[in-house]
Amino acid sequence: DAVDSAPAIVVGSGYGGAVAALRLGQAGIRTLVLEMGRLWNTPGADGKVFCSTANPDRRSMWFRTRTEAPLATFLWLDVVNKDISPYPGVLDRVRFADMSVFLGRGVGGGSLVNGGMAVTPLQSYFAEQFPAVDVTEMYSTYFPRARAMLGVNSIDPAWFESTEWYRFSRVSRKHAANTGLKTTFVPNVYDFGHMQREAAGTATRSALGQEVIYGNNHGKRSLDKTYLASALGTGNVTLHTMEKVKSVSRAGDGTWVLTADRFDDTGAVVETKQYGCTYLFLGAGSLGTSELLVRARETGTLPALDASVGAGWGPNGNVMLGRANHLWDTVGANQSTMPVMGIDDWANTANPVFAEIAPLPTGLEHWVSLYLAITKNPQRASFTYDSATGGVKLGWTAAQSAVSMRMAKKLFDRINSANSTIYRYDLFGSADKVFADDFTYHPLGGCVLGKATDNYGRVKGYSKLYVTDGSLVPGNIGVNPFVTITALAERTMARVLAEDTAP
Ligand code: FAE
Repeated sequence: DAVDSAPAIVVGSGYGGAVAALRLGQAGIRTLVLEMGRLWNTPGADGKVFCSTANPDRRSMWFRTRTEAPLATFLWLDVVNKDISPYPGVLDRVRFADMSVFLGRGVGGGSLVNGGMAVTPLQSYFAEQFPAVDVTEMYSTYFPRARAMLGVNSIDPAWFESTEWYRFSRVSRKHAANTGLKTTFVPNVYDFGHMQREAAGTATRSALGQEVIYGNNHGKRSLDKTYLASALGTGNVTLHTMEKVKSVSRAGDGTWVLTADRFDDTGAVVETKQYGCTYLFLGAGSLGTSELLVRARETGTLPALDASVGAGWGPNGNVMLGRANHLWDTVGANQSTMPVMGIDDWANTANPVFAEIAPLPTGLEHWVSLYLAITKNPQRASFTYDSATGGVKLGWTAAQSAVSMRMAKKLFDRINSANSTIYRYDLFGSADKVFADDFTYHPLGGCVLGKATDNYGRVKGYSKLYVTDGSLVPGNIGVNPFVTITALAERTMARVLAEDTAP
């Protein structure tokens, strides 16, 4: 096979990959980005790039015959999921034994499908999770840099108070206040100016048109519009899509050798390619990067990788749940898909929880208050190599999820008690499933900073090999994670470009 080579290769185009690509390109280093998903820029027959949650088609999910949305049912009816034809759609759900992980697939990774909540973690908890990182520098330099580059903005509080589209948030805020709990506004990368124009009828509806987990056609500043657009604009960055990196090894001269499968829209492999580079940046996400490195260590292509590669994984304590409101407490038929508020009980050391007030936009009044709780679950798990499949297994157990569930339940039992309300029993597939603790939106860890890497994401055991994505975060960060991932990647790139790549 012909070897295509570049000074630097970046695997994956989510937050970690996008930051690496931009900073390499700006430094004048010719860089190739390899992404297994599609470039989402071409409208389908309906004139839209992405489909909506209300009417999913093949664009919704990664090679499925039926959608697998986080909410399995509604009023016990299987109305949420729809049959689709297999296609490299934008949302994937990777199922391990006791935990499934939602992921974005495409140029922009998770930024294509996520809720856009751009939260900077509490400084004290960041310091607890990253004891060797200079927090003053993080909070004065890298967090502000990440927020500026990502296009973070905040909802106009006056509009928030008056618009029907955030009634669901105001109702949950009132119930939190009745419980003596604090709520806080959360910034977002969705353009709130665009959202207000959607409400006024002068812009095409996206956040107000039930678009989110299968992509937003308007308004969202996903990475393809921010970091990646700037990266390509340097003229030094090239992007290959629909190419999945399978293996990483080191040539005799110390350069990196990668193999990647290029496949078509049916999933058939049309070509297996070889790539070479001097500097290799892994931004394939917690699952992708952990899998590549565990496989490399266990199959002997990179035997010097540290024993902690694959360890330190957690789901950020995620638990989804719904509460049933009183008939007079309507949440509104019209709901924006972009969350802007959270219940912040993290300071409660007996039971720290940050719960995002999540929308459930169906176009009908349903009296549901939905939440994605982030709990301070200390449990961690490891990825192990599965020689039968060539993939990895994740050791996370149902008992470990139950730790998150109990923490979420403690908080929401208080809220229900203060408001004389109950849980919703019809959302997650069976009447005894009130808390969805078996999936996560926030996979974190597997190549933890300072354990599997040095304090800057340089992988232990090898030089010129770096990790820049969510696998660096030790299983929990207490808030939605992409601002943290982006800021850590900025910190890594500043250090690496100053120290490692100078001629
Ligand atoms: P990620 O964004 O997953 O990017 C990895 C990329 O690498 C993907 O594009 C993959 O297709 C690609 N890839 C993987 N393996 C390979 C391979 N072998 N070869 C080539 N390419 C590969 O990683 N976070 C927030 O902060 N706020 C939110 O509101 C929020 N909402 C979310 C809602 C949903 C539905 C989901 C799924 C996630 C949400 N998240 C949210 C989480 C956030 O999107 C996630 O933490 C980041 O995307 C992780 O960034 P990474 O760079 O680690």
